[in-house]
Amino acid sequence: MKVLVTGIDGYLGWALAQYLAAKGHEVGGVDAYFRRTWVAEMGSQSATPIADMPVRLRAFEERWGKPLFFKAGDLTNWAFVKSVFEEFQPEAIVHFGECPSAPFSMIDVHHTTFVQVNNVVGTLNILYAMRDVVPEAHLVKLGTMGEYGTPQIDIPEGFFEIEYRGRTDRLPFPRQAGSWYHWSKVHGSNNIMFACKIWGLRSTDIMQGVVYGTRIDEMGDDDRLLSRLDFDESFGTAINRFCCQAVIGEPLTPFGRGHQRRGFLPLRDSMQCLTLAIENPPSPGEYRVFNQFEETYDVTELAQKVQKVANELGMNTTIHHLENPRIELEEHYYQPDHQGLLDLGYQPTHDMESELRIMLADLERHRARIEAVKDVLIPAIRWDGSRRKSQFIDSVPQPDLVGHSA
Ligand code: NAD
Ligand code: USQ
Repeated sequence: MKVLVTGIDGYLGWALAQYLAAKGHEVGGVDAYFRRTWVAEMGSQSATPIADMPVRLRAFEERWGKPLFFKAGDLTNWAFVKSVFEEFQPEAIVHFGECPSAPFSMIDVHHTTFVQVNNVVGTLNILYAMRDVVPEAHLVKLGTMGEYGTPQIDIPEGFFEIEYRGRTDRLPFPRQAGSWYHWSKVHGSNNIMFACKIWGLRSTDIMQGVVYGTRIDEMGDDDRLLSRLDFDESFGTAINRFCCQAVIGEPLTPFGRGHQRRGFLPLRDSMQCLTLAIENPPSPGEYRVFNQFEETYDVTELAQKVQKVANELGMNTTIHHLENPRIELEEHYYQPDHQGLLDLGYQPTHDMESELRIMLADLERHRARIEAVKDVLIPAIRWDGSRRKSQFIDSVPQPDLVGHSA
């Protein structure tokens, strides 16, 4: 199948290009290299060294024996998007090309509006390009589990049956996102749902949990094919940050009370799930939602898992809670469904400790790169609009003393 990956230079995009090539798909991609600029703005760098795109493209062709169709450009530019669709004629589009960071979107009005315009307009351009150029194609769009927030009831996959004043309907489950970034994903989901309805497009909206991991097997031993892995406060996600902290001997940092619960999945599982969605498209006009994660964990449980594996590898790892820069519940109910992908054949890895061993070994090789900018590990971007480095907490507060209503 001809698959266009938007955001192909990013954490998930570069891995998916290789996973799809290994399965015999023809891959194309676009990127504006924004992620590289954003991480530099945070004063950081990827823990794994990242080759420039021309080098990545050469390595890709050497490994997979065929070139990757690539165009550098901005998805918010309609003429660019339309021309890419006309030239590549994709049968499926995997849309990663958005700003993925909650903290980055909370910095100030300029970052908030940038993230929302970038994410909403890019998706609208893709929907119009599908309508005008490839109306039969399938859009696999990355939403996020964070669209739902943390309600007091179970979370279905996108829709739920509701009875109200004696009548029933199947409606979108309420979204209660926790950052301007997460709201941008809600707006994207609503726009895609509407485009499927009016134009008969088909789409799978993936509510993905937090991804962790440095590699997939398909990358082999060629460092030019490695994924980026960030650890700064904006672009580093929880487990990836904890592993980076462990290799340089810094404490692992659950925020606040540390019982925030989220869905997590390893990079290899994300690739498996996305490929299952691509290879099993919905019907024309169908807007399908999958919740994509392997298991839910609270962040303190995760820190303890990373600590256990790191200590087995001879590291001397401690856990030290940090003042929470976010406004979020720090202890809450969390029970999301995730059946759709299992029904398509998803086989969860269920082996976080093995994955952590691989990550810690990969990161150990590059510890000097983490050490060089380790100040970025302590967050300063706060949800209340101020910017001030969080302090370590010596005694973790009791439940009745913390927990803001998001
Ligand atoms: P990433 O930042 O590494 O990848 C996104 C890529 O898109 C970057 O290379 C960036 O340069 C590019 N991009 C952004 N805006 C663009 C534009 N206007 N034009 C062209 N290119 C543009 O992020 P990621 O972690 O790979 O995430 C990919 C997608 O998956 C995002 O949409 C994110 O919201 C979603 N997601 C990620 C996770 C996770 O844990 N990594 C979890 C759930 C959902
Ligand atoms: N957290 C800590 N300590 C840290 C880092 C994070 O306790 O050092 C906590 C956060 O407060 C939060 C949770 O861990 O409660 C997850 O934070 P994160 O930074 O790992 O993830 P998040 O900001 O939610 O965003 C990431 C990706 C985003 C994706 C989302 C999926 O950056 O693109 O949409 O995960 S989800 O979390 O399901 O919404």
